[in-house]
Amino acid sequence: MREALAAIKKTAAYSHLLFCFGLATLIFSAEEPPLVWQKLYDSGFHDVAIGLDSDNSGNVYLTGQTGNDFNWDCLVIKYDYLGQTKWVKKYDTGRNELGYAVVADNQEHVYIAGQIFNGANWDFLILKYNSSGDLIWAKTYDWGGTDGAYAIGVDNADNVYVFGQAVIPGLGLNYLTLGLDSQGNKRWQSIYPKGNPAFDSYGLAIDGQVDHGADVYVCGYSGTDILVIKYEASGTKQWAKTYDLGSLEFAQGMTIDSEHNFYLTGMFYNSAAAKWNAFLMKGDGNGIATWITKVDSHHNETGFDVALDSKGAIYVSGTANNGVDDDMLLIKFDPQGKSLWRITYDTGSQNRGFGLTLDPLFNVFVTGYCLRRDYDCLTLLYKQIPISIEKRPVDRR
Ligand SMILES: [Ca+2]
Ligand SMILES: [Ca+2]
Ligand SMILES: [Ca+2]
Ligand SMILES: [Ca+2]
Repeated sequence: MREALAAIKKTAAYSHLLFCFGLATLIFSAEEPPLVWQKLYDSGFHDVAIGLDSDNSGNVYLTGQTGNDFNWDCLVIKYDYLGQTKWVKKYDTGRNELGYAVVADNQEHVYIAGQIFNGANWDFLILKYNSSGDLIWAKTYDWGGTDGAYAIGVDNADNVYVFGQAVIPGLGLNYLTLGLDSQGNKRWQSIYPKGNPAFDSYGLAIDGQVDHGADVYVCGYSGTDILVIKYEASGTKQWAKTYDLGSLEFAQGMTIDSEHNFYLTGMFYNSAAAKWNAFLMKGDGNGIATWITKVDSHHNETGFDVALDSKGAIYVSGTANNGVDDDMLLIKFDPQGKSLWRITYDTGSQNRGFGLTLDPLFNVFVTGYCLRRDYDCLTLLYKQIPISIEKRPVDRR
């Protein structure tokens, strides 16, 4: 997110802070998974990982941003399940390019949503790579003002869906959902008023288990409430609904289960604690809220991404403040939204947790960044206790 870049600029002066690994804190005692590996990426400049996804072979893909104030590039890294680097790609046209979200398909193709500066303003940037890391196509879309693509999904017919914001002439700032064909060409676009422009809040999930091909869910906020919009793959809007937790809320990450329910995470303003805290919400395919869990904390916490395992357990990644600085946060919930365990990962400096994905064995991967000499990407693998895999949920964000 852009807040990551803002954080870099704010705190880059603290580059001499000491660094050490392994201070994972286990707050709930039952069934926390062991940390198997942690992987750093440092180009020598700032490196921030935001989006994360995995494929059916257990490879993991991250995207984010690498560079400095003179030249940012869109970063894409592929790791295998052992944490070995398969390839690293920087997309650089000589201007600034930023990656925010990634999705992989069953052919190990990988799609990136981000932003590119055109010399006058920012545009949507959408990239497709093959399994070897060769760029298949790159597309930009420009509505004339500040435009950015922050979430992405792909359906079983290789159609690509992107969610972001665009400044539309005559209409101002809007959420913009884009349906693309397998070559990245525009099939349809749909706008929805974004309201307050101050906050970045974007999620997208594909339900591929419907008769008409796919449904596309996007989430964000509207006014002071959570916003969810459901489209068919053709671009026909089925519904748009808002949900109120009683204060100001933003949805940041989304996934769908095999029964067409959606799961959202994000943050809400906890007025009793005067802090931002994380929430988790379940809704059905008609947009009816099933339950909402608020994760109250006396420190600031945010939920950023969400994923499911075959037992219906729900995992949320994000960032938790420890009273001194921020740590990566991972929480597991049961299918009713009850918290089972919670892990924070602290390198002793500033950390942020963003993307989350589960591999075919439901091992849990979280990515984000840590501060050492400068900012570096940090990806963690927590090994799942073996469970049946006959019913893998749809998780194609
Ligand atoms: Ca670095
Ligand atoms: Ca660049
Ligand atoms: Ca633009
Ligand atoms: Ca920390």
